[in-house]
Amino acid sequence: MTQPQRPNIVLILNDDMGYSDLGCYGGEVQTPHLDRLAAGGLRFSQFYNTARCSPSRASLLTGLHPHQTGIGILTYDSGPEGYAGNLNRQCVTIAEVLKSGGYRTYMSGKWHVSSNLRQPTDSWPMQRGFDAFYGTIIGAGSFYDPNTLTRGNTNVEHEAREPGFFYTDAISDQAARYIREHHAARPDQPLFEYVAYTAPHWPLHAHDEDIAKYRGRFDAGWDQLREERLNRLVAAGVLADHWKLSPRDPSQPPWSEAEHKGWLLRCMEVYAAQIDRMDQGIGRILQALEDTGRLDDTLVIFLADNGACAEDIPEDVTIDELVDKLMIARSHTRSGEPVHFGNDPDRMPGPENTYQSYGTAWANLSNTPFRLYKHWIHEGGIATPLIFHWPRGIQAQGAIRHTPGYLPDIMATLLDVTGIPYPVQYDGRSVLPLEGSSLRPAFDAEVEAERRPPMFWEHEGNAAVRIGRWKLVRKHPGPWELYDLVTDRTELNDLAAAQPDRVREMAAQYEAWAARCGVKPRDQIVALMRSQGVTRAFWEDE
Ligand SMILES: [Ca+2]
Repeated sequence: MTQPQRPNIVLILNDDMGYSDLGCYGGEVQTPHLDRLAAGGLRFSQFYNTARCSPSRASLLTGLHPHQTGIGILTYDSGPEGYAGNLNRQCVTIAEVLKSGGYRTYMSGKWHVSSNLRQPTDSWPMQRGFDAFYGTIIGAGSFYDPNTLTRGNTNVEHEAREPGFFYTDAISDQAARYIREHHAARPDQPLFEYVAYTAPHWPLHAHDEDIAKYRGRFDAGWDQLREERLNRLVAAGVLADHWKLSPRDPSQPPWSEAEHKGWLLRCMEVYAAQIDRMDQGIGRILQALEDTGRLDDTLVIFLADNGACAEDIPEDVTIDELVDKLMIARSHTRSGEPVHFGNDPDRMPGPENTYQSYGTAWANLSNTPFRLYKHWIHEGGIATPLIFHWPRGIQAQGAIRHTPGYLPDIMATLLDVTGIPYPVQYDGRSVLPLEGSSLRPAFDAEVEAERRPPMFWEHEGNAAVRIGRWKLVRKHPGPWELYDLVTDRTELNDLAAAQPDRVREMAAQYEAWAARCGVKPRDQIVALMRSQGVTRAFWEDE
C-alpha cells in the first residue's frame, strides 16, 4: 500500500478525563463517535500524558518536555527559566512546523500555555503558527461564560452572551466550521486542526437533557463500577487479565457507607454528561470531514491531557482566589445571580450558578484500574486513552496496540506521516532537538517496549522514568518505587527494595534527564508561587 502524503490532521485533546471513562475504554459514558473512530482505527493501551493541563499541552504542541518550553508547572508569570509560564522561543509548535510544510492551521479550544491572559503575546496561538484561533487562553472557566474567550487576538467574551451558548458546543461548532470554510476556499490544501476541549474539567456544568441520560447509571456505586470497568477493559483486550484492580482510594468510604449519595450521583452524572456533550460535538466535526470528502484522508487523533482529577473545590474558596487571582471563574451568572463556589452537597451541580467538582472517589472510578490522579506520575495520573483513525493510512480496524508512548511522540509521528522535517532553526532562532519517537511503526504492528528510548516525567516533584517494562516512580517527597509493568501495570507490588541496583541505575538516568531539561526542585517552585500571591492552591497535592 502506498502511504499517502500530507493527510489532513485533526488532533483532539480533552481535559482531566480518566483512563476508563469512554465507552471504547470500558466506561459508562456514551461516546458513539469516539467508539466509531476506535472501531475503524487503533486504540493504544499504554500511552501517557504529562499529568497536568499546561505541561501536557506544552509537550503535545512542541514534542519537547514541558520544562524545556517554559511551562514547568502552569502559567504563572516570571518564574525562573523553564517555569516562565509562557511557551518560549526555543521550541516550535506542531502548527508552526506543519504550516511551514504547506498546511493551513486552525485551533478551537483551550490554549493554557501563556501567562498573559488579556494582551496577545508571542506565546498566543496566532503568534505560534495558527492561521485561525477561537477559544480561551486560560482553562477551568464557566462553560456558560468562559473567561478569556478570544477570536484571533481579540477578546470576544461578549459572544458567550448569545442565547444558548455553551463552551463545549462552541468549540465543536467552530472546529466543524473551520473545516467547511477551509474546504470551500482551499479544496486542495491539507489542514491541521487542534481541538482542545475543556470538558470534563471542573466546574461540573452540563445540560439537563444530557444529565438525564445518566440518571441511575452510576447507582451501583464506585466499588461495583470499578470492577465492571476492569472486566470490560480485559474483555476488550485493552488490559491484561492478570493485572489486579488497585484498592479503593484509602481516603474514601465504601459506596455502601457514603453520605450524600443523591448529590454524589448527580456529580458523576454531570461529569458523564460533559463527556457525552463533547462526543456529540466530535460527531459534528467528523460530519464536516465526511461532507467535504476528507474523512478517509484525515488522521484523527484523540487523547486526554491528564488523568482524572481528585480535587475537591472547598466550600470556603473565595471569589478573590478564583475570580480575581486566577481569572478562571465568574462571580455572577450572565443574568446577574451569584455563583455558588464549592462542593456543597445541598446544591446540585450542573447549572451556571454552581462551581463544583466530582471529587476523589469518582476520580478513582474514572482512573480504573489505576492508582492516583492528575498531578501524579503513577499510572492514574498519566495513562490516557489514545485513538488513531486514518482510513487511508492505517489498515488495522479496531485493533489495540500495547506499544508504549508519550506526548512528545505526537509531533514525531505527525512529521513522520507528513514527511515534513523537524527544523534546526525556525524564524531565525535555534530550536531544541525533538524528544519524541514516531508511533508510525505501531500503525502496522506492535512495537516492543524495549525498542523505544526511555520516557521521563516530572511534575511538582512527582517523577518517573520508564525503560521497557520497568517504571521507577516517585510521589513527592517520597522515595522511589519500582514496578514491573508487564506483571503489575496497576503498581501494587513495589520492587525497589528487592532491586536496589536497578533503582540506582534508573534514578541516575532520571537525574541526568532532569538536569538536561531544566527541572527545578519543587520547594523552589512552590516558594515562587507563594511570592506571587498564590496563597492557597487547592489544586495542589498538599
Ligand atoms: Ca487537564
